[in-house]
Amino acid sequence: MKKTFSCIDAHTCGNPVRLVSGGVPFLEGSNMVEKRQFFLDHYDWIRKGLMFEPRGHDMMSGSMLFPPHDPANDVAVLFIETSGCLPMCGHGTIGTVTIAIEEGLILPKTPGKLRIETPAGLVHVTYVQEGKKVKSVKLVNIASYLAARDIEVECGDLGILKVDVAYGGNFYAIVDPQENFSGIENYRAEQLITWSREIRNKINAAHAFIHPEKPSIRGLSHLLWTGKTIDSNSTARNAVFYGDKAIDRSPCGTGTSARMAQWHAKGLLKKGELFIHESFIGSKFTGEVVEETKVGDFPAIIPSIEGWAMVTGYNTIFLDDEDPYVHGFQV
Ligand code: PYC
Repeated sequence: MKKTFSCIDAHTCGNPVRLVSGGVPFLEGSNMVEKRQFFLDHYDWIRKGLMFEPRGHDMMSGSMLFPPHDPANDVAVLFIETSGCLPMCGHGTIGTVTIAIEEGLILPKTPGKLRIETPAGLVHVTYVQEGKKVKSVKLVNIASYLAARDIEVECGDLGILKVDVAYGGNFYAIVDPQENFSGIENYRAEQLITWSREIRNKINAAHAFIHPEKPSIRGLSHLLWTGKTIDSNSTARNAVFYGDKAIDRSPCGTGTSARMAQWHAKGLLKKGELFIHESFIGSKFTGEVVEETKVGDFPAIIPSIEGWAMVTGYNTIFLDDEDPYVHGFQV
């Protein structure tokens, strides 16, 4: 059997977004939480084939569009990437909106605005378009909060580290510079990747992070390492680890949301202040705390994230059962 998928590829501030525009399966479910689970149960081979080598790579991520479940909304999105289907993806949202508007895949109810259903909740988007090109996309993300402070974890090479855990659509362990870690500018990406896998396993073995209002969102999936900025005008810089081998090339939307929640909870960032976040490669998102709120008993924020994406091309991809690597591989 040979299946054909039409994809439109883009990158958001350097990180890939592959929007699957043709070949998307019908998913049962009355919301994106149920549809995400149905996809994982029945169609995960599509994700693996389109995200992993030889058709994708360690950083590959993408999305699929569905009709909204609430007629007040414009569209529903499933995020796919090498690690699975994230509840929410910020760089994925910016890339998906850019592709969908430039290519006419969504007709917004209100020009310049979109209400997007994601498994993590409703995301409000505004975008700026000049001619055909979408110049920037700003998303008002789901409520984000600091879930734990100063968790001690031993990293074989570095020694004992103290990390905070924050939620911004996914759970992040945030590793700030400290006695045993001098900041991302002093390490190679491969070292951060190796340590991230070890730390993630150890924290997940010792702690159960579960979203108090959305129990299907559970477990630490990402690490966010921090350090000195490249540009003195930026507020902060990060290296976000995801999947098994990826360092985000964008500043990471859910990671930026989690870090803003951490800073806000520690009194370092106030409502209305801008937070210019640099990625490992120096690309930038502009964040802002737009509202203070609560998630369960946790003080929380509603963050906004603004960034840009470029569409890079059309891609027709075959998944052919005769190919021994039809479902991809990782080395
Ligand atoms: O931008 O939220 C994000 C993201 C998650 C994983 C990679 N990028």
